[in-house]
Amino acid sequence: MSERIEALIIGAGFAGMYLLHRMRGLGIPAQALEAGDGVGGTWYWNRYPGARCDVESMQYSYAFSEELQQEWNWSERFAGQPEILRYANHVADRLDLRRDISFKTRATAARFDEASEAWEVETDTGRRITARHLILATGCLSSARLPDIPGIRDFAGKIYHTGQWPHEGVDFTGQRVAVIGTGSSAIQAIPVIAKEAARLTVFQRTPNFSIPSRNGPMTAEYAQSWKQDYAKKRAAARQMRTGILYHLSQIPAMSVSETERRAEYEARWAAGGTAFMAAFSDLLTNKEANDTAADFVREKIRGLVKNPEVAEILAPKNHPIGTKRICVDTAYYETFNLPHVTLVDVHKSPITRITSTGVEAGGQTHAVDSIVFATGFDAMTGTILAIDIHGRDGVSMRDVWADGPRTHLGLMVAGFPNLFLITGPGSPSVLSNMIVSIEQHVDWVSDALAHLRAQGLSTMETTLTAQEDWVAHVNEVAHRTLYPQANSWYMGANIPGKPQLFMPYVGGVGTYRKICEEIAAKGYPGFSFGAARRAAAE
Ligand code: N01
Repeated sequence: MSERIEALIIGAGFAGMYLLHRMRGLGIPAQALEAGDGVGGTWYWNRYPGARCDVESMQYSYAFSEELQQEWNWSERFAGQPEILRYANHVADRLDLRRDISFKTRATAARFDEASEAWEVETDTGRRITARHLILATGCLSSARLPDIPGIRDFAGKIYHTGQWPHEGVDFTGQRVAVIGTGSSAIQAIPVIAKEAARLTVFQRTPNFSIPSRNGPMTAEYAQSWKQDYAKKRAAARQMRTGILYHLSQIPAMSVSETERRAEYEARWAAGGTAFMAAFSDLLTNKEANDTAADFVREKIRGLVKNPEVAEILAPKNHPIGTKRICVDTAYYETFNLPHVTLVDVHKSPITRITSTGVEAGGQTHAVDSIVFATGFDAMTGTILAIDIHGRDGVSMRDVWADGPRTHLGLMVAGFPNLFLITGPGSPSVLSNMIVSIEQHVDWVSDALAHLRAQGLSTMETTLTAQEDWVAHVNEVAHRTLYPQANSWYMGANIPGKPQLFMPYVGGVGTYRKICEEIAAKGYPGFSFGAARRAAAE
């Protein structure tokens, strides 16, 4: 027997929680399904040592409620995972969200029924739910990926993935530990694991650029400088390229002298954080400009790492800086100066297999007690396609996206009526402050549902033409930048066999918001609507 609900939300991370709140405000009966046994999404799963947000705490929080943003106090400039998860739980309590969330319940399939104009959703608990609207708040980095290295099952020690970390934590004291991968997660975890482990061996295939975070305790003055002016600051952040308020230079890098450029890089390096990439206006569009920033960071790495051979392996040379997600760290490079930390260049000597005792690379077995896979995610599409979704005429989302994701605005897919994506491919999503982009999408979808109600309409879907135009625009804008030059997860390059195309929209949060707002204001051109059949029959 199928339960009925008007709006079914998949996921109770920051997107799912805000959606529930908005649906209640609109009087739309809604429920959320959540695979975990708590709220928080990415911050629920990614409990690895050192996990921390690289957007400043004062900006990485909901802006929709003045009470919430005034009453919560952050303890650090960049909040760690436990504190962000506490914040998510605080919001869930404060807004009494849990009563409409089914935890430990994963959506496995969804089929659009043309006759009833509703989605029939199946779950791994056997529950079946019929919903007029299906909203995928499934996150962009929620399908953790173990690489296909032979022998993983033979390993006699413990295996961990940073994206599915045990809730009780892991004590590495006295252990020989391997970390495979050197992306954002590894770069945060490695210095913390190194403090506990007896030996740490890091297996790096591709080095990444990392900027020091300069994290520290939150000061009352800094917190107050935001709180006294939150509305204005949040409004300004929404117009920024990344949805983060920081000084974005309008000056091209090559228009100033080398001395001035260096001074700017030094100042940003000293200040810490991702704002380094905003030092000049063209770092992501002009290779010559980008090279100056990349050279600067490579020089810093060579200065921080005492062994010149190790420094050279850590200094990225195969992609422009920023075209893979820039990392932010606390003493990452310095960790390689510790006598018990070893770097293995698996680009030169690939990992051939995992044996019962360790990791085999370049003909040598590195004996370890535990292996930490910091090997990332099937990003942006993995979690959506893990649900067997069928739209009009039984068409499968997996087939429609066989050559890569196609969406209109990252919000809807042609042929899938009343199915909305939050921060889907084709929207700024992972290139932005996720909470800013989540709030914008949730508000847009909520307004769309309010429009349907007000107009007595039952279905909304994007037209194929509007979708294809948007896909072309997303591609065109991406190719005006240096981003496609990197084999990044933005391109799907980390998953063998995944179609390679640039998935997020690089046009910027402010520009994108304006496009979405204009579409809504003009009555949703590019979308088609169906009149409520029941209403028509009555
Ligand atoms: O994953 P990744 P992540 N053999 O895909 C390597 C966000 N995030 O979890 O580049 C050897 O970036 C792989 O090597 P290569 C953020 O958006 C944010 O670290 O494919 N190595 C790479 O080094 C981030 O970008 C925060 O050659 C293998 C690593 O594993 C995103 O999450 C913190 C391999 C994977 O790096 C994902 O980051 C953490 C193999 N077979 C994460 N397979 C903050 O807010 C993969 N690798 C700070």
